[in-house]
Amino acid sequence: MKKIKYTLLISALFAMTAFSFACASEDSSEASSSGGSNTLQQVLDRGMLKCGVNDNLAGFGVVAADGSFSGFDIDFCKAVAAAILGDSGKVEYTPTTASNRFEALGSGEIDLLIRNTTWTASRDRELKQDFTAPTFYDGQGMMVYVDSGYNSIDDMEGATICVLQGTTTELNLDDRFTGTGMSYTPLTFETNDPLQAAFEEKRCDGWTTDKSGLASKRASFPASAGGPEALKVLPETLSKEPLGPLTRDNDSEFYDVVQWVVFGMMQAEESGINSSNVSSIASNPPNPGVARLLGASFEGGEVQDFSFGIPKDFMQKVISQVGNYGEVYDRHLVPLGLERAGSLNAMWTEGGLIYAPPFR
Ligand SMILES: N[C@@H](CCC(=O)N[C@@H](CS)C(=O)NCC(=O)O)C(=O)O
Repeated sequence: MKKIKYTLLISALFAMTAFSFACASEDSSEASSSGGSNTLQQVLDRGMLKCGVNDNLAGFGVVAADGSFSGFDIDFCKAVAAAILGDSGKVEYTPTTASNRFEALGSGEIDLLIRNTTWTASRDRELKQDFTAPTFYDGQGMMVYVDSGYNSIDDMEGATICVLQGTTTELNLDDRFTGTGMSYTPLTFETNDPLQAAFEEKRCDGWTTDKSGLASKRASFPASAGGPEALKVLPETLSKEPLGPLTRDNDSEFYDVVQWVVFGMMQAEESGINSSNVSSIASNPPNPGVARLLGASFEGGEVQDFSFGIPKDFMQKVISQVGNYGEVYDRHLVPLGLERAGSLNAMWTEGGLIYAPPFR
C-alpha cells in the first residue's frame, strides 16, 4: 500500500515536471531549461529581481501587514539584488508554496527560488534546477505535545503525522516509518496554516518538517493552544536537509552570481568584514585577499575583475546593505533559538560547514 502511494507520488512529480516545462517553452520567452536562459541580463534589463519566497515561516520568510518581506531567506534575495542592481530594495517577492515553488522557477515566473528548499538529486536532475550553495544545513525533526508521552519516534507506532505536500519531509517520513516496519497515517496539507490548525485540534500526533521550521512554528505557537512550552521537538534527526537558493539549469552567468554572493557573505564573516566596517576596510584593505573580495585596490594596484558581468565592487554593496553571513544569521535565526555555535552552520574555522572557496 505504502509502495503504491510512493510510486504514485513519484509519477505525479514527473507529470508535474513535464507539465511545468511544457509551460516553460510555450508560455515564457524568458526561460527555457533546455536552451538555457540568461537571467542575469534579464534582471539587469528589468532593473528588478524576481525572488520566489516563503511568506509564512517566521525567521526565514514572512510578509508583514504593510506588504514588506523579511527573514533569513529574504536577505539572500536582497543580497543578490544589491550585487546585480546596487540596491537591495529592487526585489519583487512572489510567495510560493512547497508544492508550486519549482513550477514557479521552471516557468520563469521567478528568477530565483529561496524558500527553505532542500538540495536533492531529483530536484537537480529531474526538475532541471540548480542549487547554488547551502545557506543553512538542516535536518528533519518531529514535534509533539509535551504531554503526549512520546520521547522518541520509536514510540510513535500507529501515529498520525501532519506533513506538507511536495516536500522532502513527506518522503523521509515514509522512509523512517515503513523502513523500520512501523505503521503510521500521514495527514497531508498544501500549506502550513491548515496543517497547524489540524495539529492544534490534535487531529495528528506529530508534526514533522525541517528542524528550523519546527523551531519557527514552536516559537510562535499561540498561547491559546498552550504556547511553545506545550511542545517539544524529539531528539532524532531523520535526514539531511541542506537548504539554499536555486536557479534554472543552463543559466550559468546568473547561477555564478548567486553562488558567489552567498560565498562572499561567508568569506566576509571569515575576514571580519561587516556592514559597519566594510567601507573603511574597502578604502584601505589590509591584504590582497580582502581587496579581491571587495573589488578594491590593494596599495594602489589593479582591481581584480572576476568577470561576473556586474560591478567589481558588488560585495561592498552586499555587505553594506545586507551584511555578512553571520549578521544575517544573528538577525533572523538567533531569535528563534537556533544556536549557531557547535552546529553545522558554524564557520568551518569553528568546526562547522560554512566555508567559501577562494576569491582569487
Ligand atoms: N526543506 C523541505 C521542506 C520545505 C517546507 O515546505 N517547509 C515548511 C516548514 S519548514 C514550510 O515552508 N512551510 C510554510 C508553508 O508552506 O506555509 C523541502 O525542501 O521540501
